[in-house]
Order: sequence, then C-alpha cells, then structure tokens
Amino acid sequence: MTVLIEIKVPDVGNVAEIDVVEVLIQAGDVVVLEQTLATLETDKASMDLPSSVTGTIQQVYIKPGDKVSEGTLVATVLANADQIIAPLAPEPEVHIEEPAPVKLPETLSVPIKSVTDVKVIELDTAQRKAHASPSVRLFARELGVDVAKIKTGSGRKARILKEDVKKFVKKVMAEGVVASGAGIPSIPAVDFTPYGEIETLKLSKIKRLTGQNLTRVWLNLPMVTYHDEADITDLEAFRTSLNAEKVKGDVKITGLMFIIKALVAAMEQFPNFNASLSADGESIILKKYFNIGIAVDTPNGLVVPVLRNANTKSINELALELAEKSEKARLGKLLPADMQGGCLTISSLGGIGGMAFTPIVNAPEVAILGVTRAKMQPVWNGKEFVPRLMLPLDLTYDHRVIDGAEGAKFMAHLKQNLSDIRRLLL
Ligand code: CAO
Repeated sequence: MTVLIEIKVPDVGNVAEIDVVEVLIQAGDVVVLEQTLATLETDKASMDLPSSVTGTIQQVYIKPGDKVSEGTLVATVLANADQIIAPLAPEPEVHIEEPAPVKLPETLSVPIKSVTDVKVIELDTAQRKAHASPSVRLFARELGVDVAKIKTGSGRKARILKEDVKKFVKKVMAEGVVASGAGIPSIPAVDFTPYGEIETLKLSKIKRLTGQNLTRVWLNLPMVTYHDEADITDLEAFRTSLNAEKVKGDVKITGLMFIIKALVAAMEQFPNFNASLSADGESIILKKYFNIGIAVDTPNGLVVPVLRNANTKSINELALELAEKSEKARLGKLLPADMQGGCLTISSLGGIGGMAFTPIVNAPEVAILGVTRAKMQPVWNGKEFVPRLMLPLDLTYDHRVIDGAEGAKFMAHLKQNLSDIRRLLL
C-alpha cells in the first residue's frame, strides 16, 4: 500500500530559527532512507536532514534562505507503508574551530640563537576550519578533495557547497601541472595599480597550454644544458652557393636544414637521444624513426611542427616542408597531427641573434637542441688566428636518460658533421 508521508524538521535542540542552506531534492526525485534532503544551519552548527523513508518526493516545501523550526514541513514523500520508520534525527556537523592565534611578546626575552632555532609549524589542512555540511564533505571525499583546501564557499557565511567542490576540482584539473608541483607555493597575487597604469590581456590558448607543459617539464625533468660551437665556415660557403643557383620562387636553404641532417646522423649514432622514458621511469623506449620538431615563433606563441622521417628527406625537401609548415603555423592552421610524434626538437633563434640559451626539453622527448646566431670569430689553427664562422649550439637533455659524457660525445659528433658535411654521406 502506498501512503503519503510528511517529512518535518525534527527536534534540533530548542532552536527557534534554523536556516535552510541547501535543498537537494525536487518533486519527482526518488529518495532512499537516510539520503540527505536538505542542509540546515544554526548559529552553532550545520546539519544534514535525512529522509526517514524510501519513496518518491511529491512536493518540496522549503527553499534555500528559508527559516524553519521544529515541525516545519520539508517535503511529502509517496512511500510503501512497510518502509516507514521513526523519523531520523539530523546528522550534526562538528565544527573544528581554528586555534586562537599565539600572541608574541613585544620584546623577546630569549635571544634567538640561529635560524635553526625557529620551527615553523604548518597547520594540517584537516585542522583548519572547513565550513561544509556532511553531505558536501561526503561528496568531496568521493572525489578525493580535502574540503579544507577550498578557502571560501559561495554559500551563506562562506559555506562550501557542492558547486564549490566541483569548481575546485575543475580548477585543479586545469592547473594540474602546477598543482602537482610537489606542493610548491604559488606566486602570490600582487596589485600593481599603486605603482602605475596597467593593462590586463588574456593569454592566448597556445601560450596557456605551452606554459602548463613547460612548467610540467621544468618540475619533472632533471635537465642539463651543454654549450658548444661548430665551425660552419665551409657549410655556409656551400649553402650560399646553393642559394645562388636558386631561381625566383624557389625555397631558400637556411643552415637549419643542415642542422636537421647532422642531428639525425648523431641520433643514429647515439640512440638514447632518440628515445623516451616510460611513464613509470623504469625503461627507455627507443624509436626507430626520426621525426624532428622545429620550434616556430608565431604571433600567438610557440608551436612545434614535426618534420617526419627527416632521415629519408633531402635538404631541398626539408626546406620546402619547413617553409610550408612554418607558414601554416603562423596562420594558425597547423593540425594536431602536424605537431605530433616528434623525437627531438630544434629551437633556432639564429635568425634573431643570441649567444646561448637553455631551451627546455619538449617531453616526452629527452633532448632539445638550441641554436643561436653564427658569428665570425678568430680561431687558433695551431699557427695563427684565422677567421671562422662559429655556430653556437645548446643541447639540453634529460639527465635521467643521458649521462654528461654521452651528451658531450653527441655534441662532438654533431659539430664534426656540421664542420664537414661530407661526413653525412658516410
Ligand atoms: N646564424 C646566423 N644566421 C642565421 C641563423 C644562425 N644560426 N639562423 C638563421 N639565420 C639567418 C638565415 O640564414 C636567414 O638569413 P637570410 O634572410 O639572409 O637568408 C635569416 O636568419 C632568417 O632565417 P629564418 O629564421 O627565417 O629561417 P630558419 O630556417 O633559420 O628558421 C624557423 C626557421 C621557423 C625556425 C624560424 O623562423 C623561427 O620561427 N625561429 C624562432 C624559434 C623560436 O621561437 N624558438 C624559441 C623557442 S624557446 O622559447
């Protein structure tokens, strides 16, 4: 037999005005015994109001912001007669009050001997006061969220609601990389307006994503950058003569194409550079293909198109492909597939200038080659100083995969091939 049950606010200890903070049901909802119907709050505590029956909500009589007291009708529920038991008392929430601040005497009578005498005690988040109902706490626990980490809620008196838990999870997911930074404190927000006029511009999506990725890599990889110079005097003479043969409309050959070729040759010789570390850090995955990523500067930020199978392509083919892909990149027309599957990245600032820099590895790759501007320099040949065109190279590698000596040998091989590109035929 079906009966209509009235659920009322039970005795909560002679409190006249109880605030309704949250109502979690609506007409038509099926509720089960002990399911939280609403969250109530007095000056002293907050509590979840549980259902005393299993059934279907017929009508809800309260809304957030209402003031209720013992006996106020909360909802009517259609239930089977055999389901009915005595009304359940609300589940009270225990508030953990923040400890009173410790007042320091204005003058310390005991001199501090050294910095090591000072002990900073960080309150465990669980000890801090979190203003949330048991149902919200349960919801947060199910998602693995510590409610104490949600600083303020959007409910009355900054109470934490389910929506706040959801927002917190979304924020943590969005900032995943930064939040996983081994508890590194974030940079505090600063109001710059007292110092002068400011303008706030939104970062482009590429910049935001690149920033997250770079932060993740910076925090996860122990990186070393090794600097050296390659003598590209002969290479440059050859390159200039090649370009002189080009007719209008042909794609120009820049030094970068030879760097790609020399890099691939060095990767063939040192397979650890054409590898990735497995996610558990237990194995090295060696790649038998040679896809080179090229960092391209665009108005919206840095993107890295990938030249696939660079080992099988000629200098002219590479030049044509890079011209096409960098143009697409600058127009924002690269597809995700154009930027996937890279083995090692080159970041060339040579067209702009520079002497050296420390590029960040494009993980899961294990190394990146930075290039800055070649410069004519006096080089001692054993008898005299001769003018040579020297190309600065910066090799950053993941030290978990590549040892220092291996990095230096890789660079030596690369330099040798760039100094005498006939070696690339061997
Ligand atoms: N030394 C001296 N001159 C160099 C040079 C070097 N290392 N590298 C390039 N040049 C010269 C080129 O020969 C060319 O000269 P001409 O105009 O006289 O022919 C000029 O500089 C411009 O070259 P380029 O930059 O157009 O061509 P590229 O093949 O060297 O590079 C690309 C292509 C796409 C890599 C480059 O345009 C680019 O976007 N670079 C920026 C990458 C970047 O932002 N990296 C930073 C990542 S970390 O934040």
